[in-house]
Amino acid sequence: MRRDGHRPRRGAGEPSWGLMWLERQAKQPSPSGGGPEQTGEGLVGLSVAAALAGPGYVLSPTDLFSPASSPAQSVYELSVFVVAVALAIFVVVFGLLAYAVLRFRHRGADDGREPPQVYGSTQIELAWTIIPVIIVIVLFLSSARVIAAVQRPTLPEDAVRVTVIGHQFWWEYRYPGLNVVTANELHVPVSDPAHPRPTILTLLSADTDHSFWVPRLAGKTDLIPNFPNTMWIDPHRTGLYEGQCAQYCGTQHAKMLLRVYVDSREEFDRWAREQARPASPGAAVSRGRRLFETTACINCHTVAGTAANGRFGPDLTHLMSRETIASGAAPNTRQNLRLWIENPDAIKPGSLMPAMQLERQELDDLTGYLLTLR
Ligand code: HEC
Ligand SMILES: [Cu+2]
Repeated sequence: MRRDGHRPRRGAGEPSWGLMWLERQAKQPSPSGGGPEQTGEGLVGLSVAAALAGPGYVLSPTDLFSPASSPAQSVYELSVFVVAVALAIFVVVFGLLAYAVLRFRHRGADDGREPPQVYGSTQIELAWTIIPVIIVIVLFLSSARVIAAVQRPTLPEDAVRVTVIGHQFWWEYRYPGLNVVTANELHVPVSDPAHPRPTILTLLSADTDHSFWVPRLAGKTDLIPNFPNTMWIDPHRTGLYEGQCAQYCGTQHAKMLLRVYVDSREEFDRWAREQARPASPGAAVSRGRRLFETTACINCHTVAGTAANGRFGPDLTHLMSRETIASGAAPNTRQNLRLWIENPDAIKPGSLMPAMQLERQELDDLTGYLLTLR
């Protein structure tokens, strides 16, 4: 059950989003290859296997123990170091304790007198003062070093810059240098150590606090209204990395999933070129298009090159280039799109898009139009 960052793209026979993984996981036998008698210890077995196998062994798309980008890697290494130090202290202290308990336990031959009382040993006092001080200093310095590396990196000039705006309950991504605006599915180029091309994210919020957390790429950073934060990632391998809004932001916080597609350089450049184009819907769907442009849809959604320039909801210019809708809540299929515009609550209860009470025919026409937004 080895997995790496690569997950099947659309057309590989199944939609790839977080919950599917859990379902698949439930159906598969445990990685040790054991028979039915082993299923009871499945979870324990999994975490032990993860601990033993180390990075590269990905159990879940959000596995903390499988960093794939420098900030995540340095946080991971620091935590392993801190745990190792704590473990060493634990072993020494409990070793001494066990020794004392066994060696000096009550014996039948004891004469019942109080044992000799020892006071003041300068050597021992010094040892148990100085050693902990050294340990604390080492932990402090190594944390400070990682914090500096994560927060104040020296990044190349040609780093990709993305403005991430958290909304209840979806993500807006703007690439100012590339003239691209998209939603929910972030694309970044791979950054192989020989030719680093990191991505710098400026985090903003349109409403309340959110938190950007893709565990394999970096630690969490909050998106706070009127307080821009920044973070950076430099994913070393292509593939899909998943995450989750990590700050409770309202009813549909749980369906505010993060999907980061790490593309090869060429793939990323092609993607950015295509995203920068305005929409070019065919004439065959003019009824759906007219409906879209004469309905409240355009107050909330942008379709570049048309009258629609709303910013309350996701940019729909290249809607069909995305694998999921509603921030990873459902695969982007005709049925789901139709269901979504008929009644968003059916997919995401509490979402801030209203059900517009449209007729059957109108729903079909609108869906037909949306399907042309490639
Ligand atoms: C009041 C504002 C508003 C109106 C009006 C509105 N929407 Fe939305 N729409 C939203 C919001 C907000 C979302 C994001 C919901 C979420 O994911 O939580 C959204 C999401 C969507 C999505 C999913 C986009 C994605 O990539 O996830 C589609 C498709 C969509 N709307 C189509 C329409 C159509 C078609 C209409 C007109 C019939 C319409 N919307 C009217 C606010 C609106
Ligand atoms: Cu959120």
